[in-house]
Amino acid sequence: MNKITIAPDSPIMAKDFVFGVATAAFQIEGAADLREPCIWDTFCAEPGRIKDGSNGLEACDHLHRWQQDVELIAGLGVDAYRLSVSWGRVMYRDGSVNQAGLDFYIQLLNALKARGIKAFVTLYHWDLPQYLQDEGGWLNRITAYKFARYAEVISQAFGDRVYSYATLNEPFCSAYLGNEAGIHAPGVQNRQWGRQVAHHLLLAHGLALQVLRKNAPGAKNGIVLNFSPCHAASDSAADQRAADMANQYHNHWYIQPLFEGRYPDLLQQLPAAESPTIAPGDMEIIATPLDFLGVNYYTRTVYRANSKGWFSDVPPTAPPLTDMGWEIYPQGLTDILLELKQRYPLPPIYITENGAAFPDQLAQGQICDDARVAYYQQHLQATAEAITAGVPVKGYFAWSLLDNFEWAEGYAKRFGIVYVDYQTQQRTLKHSAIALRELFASRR
Ligand code: IFM
Repeated sequence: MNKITIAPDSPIMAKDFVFGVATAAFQIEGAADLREPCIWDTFCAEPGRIKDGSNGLEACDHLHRWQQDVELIAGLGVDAYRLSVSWGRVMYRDGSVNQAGLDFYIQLLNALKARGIKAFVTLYHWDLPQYLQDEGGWLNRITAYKFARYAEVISQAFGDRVYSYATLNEPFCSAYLGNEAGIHAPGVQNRQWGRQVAHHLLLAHGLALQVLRKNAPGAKNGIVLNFSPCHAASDSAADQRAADMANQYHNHWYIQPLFEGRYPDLLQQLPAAESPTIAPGDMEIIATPLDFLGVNYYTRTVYRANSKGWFSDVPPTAPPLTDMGWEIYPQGLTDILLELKQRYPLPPIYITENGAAFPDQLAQGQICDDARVAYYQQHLQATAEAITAGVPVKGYFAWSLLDNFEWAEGYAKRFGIVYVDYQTQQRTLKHSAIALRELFASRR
């Protein structure tokens, strides 16, 4: 069985470096009958949206199996567990609280605390209640204020059980994939909407962060963003410019407002009809100081100039690729961390997601996912290199604890370090889980 080998004096082997595993509510919880429907339920019910025609109604049935899953997490020897809360499980359409839903999370947090596992809670991981989408969703500015109210309810109810709150997970995906490219829920293809949704999400983040500061001053409060270094397909000036535009549009659009209170210069190049409406004071709220920044990293992206004066991505074809078709490019993790350090006054950083899907096979009770073990080895090394170069990375979370509902890809793509048999809901540690467990246990 392959191991993950990291030098004992590596900065990630220090005792105070936080190792964890991550999941998200819609991807694992199931028990859809015990919550309000969300935009992903609606999206899944639309023919052709999800590759395997599946949905999140049962998922990993975590809501009924959470005790067993907490034992699984504890057995890995992690320091932390990153989870998200389903908004529609804790708040009804009329704004009242679903106490049973809240109690589920409180019990889960209590169990984590009892085992000394730090809880990293994300308030929004894409599952907007459908009742809010019916009123315009993130296109409606009011949703940002409703999100702040939701943050109020959660932070009051959870008390000191939470080590860290993230307001949003990957607003790029909610805005761009969901409302501009239309490949995620709610499936809208409209650039103006995408830009406006991005702005309202960031506003929601700033408003909620202020609530968290007030109600959970002892917690580390921040946001989780995804980054993919943007490379040019060629040395041509046009392609170089395309890669720079993509970098502004996909990466810096979400981080620059947080640190500088303004959008990238590319905003000036958007036609007025495609630019977001920004109310006075919004940018100051968005720039509320962070206690930490979560960085999610999977791969790099290559761009070329297109005939519209814009950029198009060039999908990778040469190996090594993951089952998602994403290039395995560990250097990109070091590079993006160094780019962020050079441009912004960074707070502590956590790698809040990193991992890979591979076509795992369960054979004789084992999953020999050597490619995933190698992926973790390379990306942990890349994280250590960034720390050595001065980036304040304080922790690393493997995505994901369990195989789960991979959004528009359904259940066909397996990101877990633990294999899930969806017929029986049986969990089996993959070799990558065993390799990570041994790494965690070997720390100084
Ligand atoms: O599964 C997702 C997760 O929900 C958000 N970040 C990327 C992962 C892999 O696509």
